[in-house]
Amino acid sequence: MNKVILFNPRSANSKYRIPNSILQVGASIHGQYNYVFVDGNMEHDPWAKIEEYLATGEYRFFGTTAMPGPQLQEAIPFSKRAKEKYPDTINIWGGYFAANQYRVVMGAPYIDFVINGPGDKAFPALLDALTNDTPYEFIPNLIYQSPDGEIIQNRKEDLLDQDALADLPYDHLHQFYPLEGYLSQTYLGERTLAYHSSVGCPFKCSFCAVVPIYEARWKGKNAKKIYADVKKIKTEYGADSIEFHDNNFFVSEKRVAEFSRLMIDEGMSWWGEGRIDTIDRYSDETLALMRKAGCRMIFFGAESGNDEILKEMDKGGKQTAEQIKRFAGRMRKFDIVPEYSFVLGMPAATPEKVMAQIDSDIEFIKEVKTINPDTEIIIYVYSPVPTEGSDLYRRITEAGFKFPTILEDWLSPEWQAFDLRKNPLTPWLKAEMVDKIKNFETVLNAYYPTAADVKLTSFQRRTMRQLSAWRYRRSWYQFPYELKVLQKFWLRYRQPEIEGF
Ligand code: B12
Ligand code: SF4
Repeated sequence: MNKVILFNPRSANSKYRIPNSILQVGASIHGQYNYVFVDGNMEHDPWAKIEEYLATGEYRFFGTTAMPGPQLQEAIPFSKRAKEKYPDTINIWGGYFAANQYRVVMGAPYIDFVINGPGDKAFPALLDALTNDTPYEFIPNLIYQSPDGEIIQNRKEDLLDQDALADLPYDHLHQFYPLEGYLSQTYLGERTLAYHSSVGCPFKCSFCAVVPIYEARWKGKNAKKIYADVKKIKTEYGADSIEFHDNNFFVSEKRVAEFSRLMIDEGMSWWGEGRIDTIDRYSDETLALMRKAGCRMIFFGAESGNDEILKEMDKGGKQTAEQIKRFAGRMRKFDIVPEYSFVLGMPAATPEKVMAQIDSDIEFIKEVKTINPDTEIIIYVYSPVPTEGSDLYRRITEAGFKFPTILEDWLSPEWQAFDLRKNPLTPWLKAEMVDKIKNFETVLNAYYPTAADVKLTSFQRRTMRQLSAWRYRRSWYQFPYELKVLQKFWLRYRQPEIEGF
């Protein structure tokens, strides 16, 4: 009766990644509890699979991981149905959505517990308490409801030593879903492994969902441990490249350099997310070593070319517009592609100021492209994340922004679009502002077709560039329908929100 289902709701339409969240939660109970994985990405009808398990009467714990966006489309109705049809089921949610929006999650009558941040100790401790009928009220990282309906958020525990965690149960996952099915073609290689080597981030950017959970803390596995895992998946399952899914893979230069030395003869390309100001402090030797060891591209939150906005975002106070440009040039010397993401449409005192900020960021992006044309640009329209207590949060709330107060409301098309940063629902952004951002993106993507689309032919690249040249040079972005049509058929721009990175 005490068996566990670990469910990863559908998050992508293709190129499914290893479901690292439930894999790591599985590691925490491996050998102690009998558990199964259900991956919504891999199942045609995941509810049928879940019900098959629940109907045996052996499964009491239903653990669901939830990010904002498409995962909620399965997470919410399946948790609800599980409780309605099998009332003894205990629904436990974890992941970024559950932790950041815990009030609305716990407010749903069918959710019993939320794990707030790392579940490596909290999850087995909760299962032990529920199994042995002992108190769970003091388990760190746990959120629960008291008998009188109050939502209690327990204290957070210190980040655990990542090297002391149990090994990831890849072979167990393989029994449910062949691991080869998770190694898909990307810009980096034919069979790319998704790996998560650290938790948290030492910074406190005011718009970031990592901050409320990790509170500027970071801990990573050591280089040898990462290398051993990579080597296992390479040897046993054929991985030829790696995507590091860490929030900030590059916090420690020493760790990155050591990992690079270990990787030098492996012939694997890799990618990760980092900060411009951190990696700008790396020595030339480390950057050259990284490239030699396979580091092909790094994702950076460049965010804006406006120093005032960068300050407001609390990027740690060290990243400047000047540095963003200079660093793009430095990366070029080492043949590592900087992938810069920008967030346009931040709030300002007047609509004219919002528009002026958008215009100046567009000009800035063009400057970066002139300095290093290989720079990959990803543009987001600003969607607020509530880092309670931050000045930015106060301002967006004052400007009339409100999150849903009922869990099911997150299923509405408007909030789905919000999650995918397609429709920001922010009162200060007018339609013409969003149009300008989107149209610029279309022209930019045509003038500089992404190198990450491995299927794009040189004829297609040339045609899009020629067609868009007059618009790009004259800053004329309105109604770029001719480019939209071509892009619809030809361009597979990297869309992290639906396909991965
Ligand atoms: C991989 C990934 C994806 C992949 C998912 C691939 C897959 N496997 O299905 C893809 C590319 C599809 C994706 C998409 C999106 N993602 Co995403 N994604 C990530 C990423 C990089 C890694 C997640 C991961 O595997 N972590 C590794 C595991 C081990 O860590 P973890 O999830 O935190 O799990 C621990 C705890 O949270 C907890 N836990 C987690 N789940 C559960 C479940 C149970 C039962 C328990 C007990 C505990 C528990 O215990 C775990 C072990 O300690 C994270 C950032 C990050 N570094 O974590 C962003 C992140 C989760 N994504 C985010 C977002 C916003 C999105 C998108 C909505 C939008 C977008 N533009 O990116 C989309 C839409 C989601 C969708 N389609 O459903 C945000 C969430 C922000 C927020 N507001 O909450 C994050 C934090 C990135 C960021 N910094 O902005 N994403
Ligand atoms: S550096 Fe990146 S992960 Fe870290 S707080 Fe800022 S945005 Fe979030």
